[in-house]
Amino acid sequence: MTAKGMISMRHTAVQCGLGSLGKNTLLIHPEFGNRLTVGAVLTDLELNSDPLQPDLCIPGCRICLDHCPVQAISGGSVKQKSCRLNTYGTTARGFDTVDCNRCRALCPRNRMK
Ligand code: B12
Repeated sequence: MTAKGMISMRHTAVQCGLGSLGKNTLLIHPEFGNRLTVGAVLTDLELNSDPLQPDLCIPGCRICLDHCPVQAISGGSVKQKSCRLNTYGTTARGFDTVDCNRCRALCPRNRMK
């Protein structure tokens, strides 16, 4: 139950200057907080990235670490199996559900401006 994207969008976004990673491992954008869904376009054009953003996670904050119902977050990575089993489900009628996003929703950086 461990997956890696062909590209880790959040690490890529950091290297592009879009934001920094929070302790919950999510991208924090200076304007939109952690609410961005990230997409990527692969190209062989030589493009300059924007300047790297400073660390936007709040020093000493432990909200995501302390409120994960399955203690899946260690501050730098996520125990994927624990998160998956807790988060993704199916309704009685067979529709996929996302049942937890506490590390995103409770983060004080879930909205910035
Ligand atoms: C697999 C996956 C998951 C897994 C693992 C999550 C994770 N943190 O990696 C699970 C099922 C747990 C998951 C859950 C969720 N996910 Co998800 N997931 C992905 C997916 C498909 C791949 C991520 C991946 O490859 N992880 C494995 C590796 C990269 O992570 P790692 O082991 O922590 O990496 C460490 C080292 O390997 C090293 N490293 C690895 N690569 C690199 C690269 C560089 C440059 C550097 C410096 C270091 C480095 O540093 C890391 C820290 O130690 C991405 C889409 C994508 N293609 O990126 C979405 C993605 C990360 N998910 C996303 C979201 C929204 C969620 C959820 C909030 C969904 C929900 N419940 O509502 C939760 C959040 C849980 C959490 N706190 O992470 C968004 C995040 C958006 C954002 N603002 O950051 C993404 C980017 C999807 C998208 N298109 O936007 N997800």
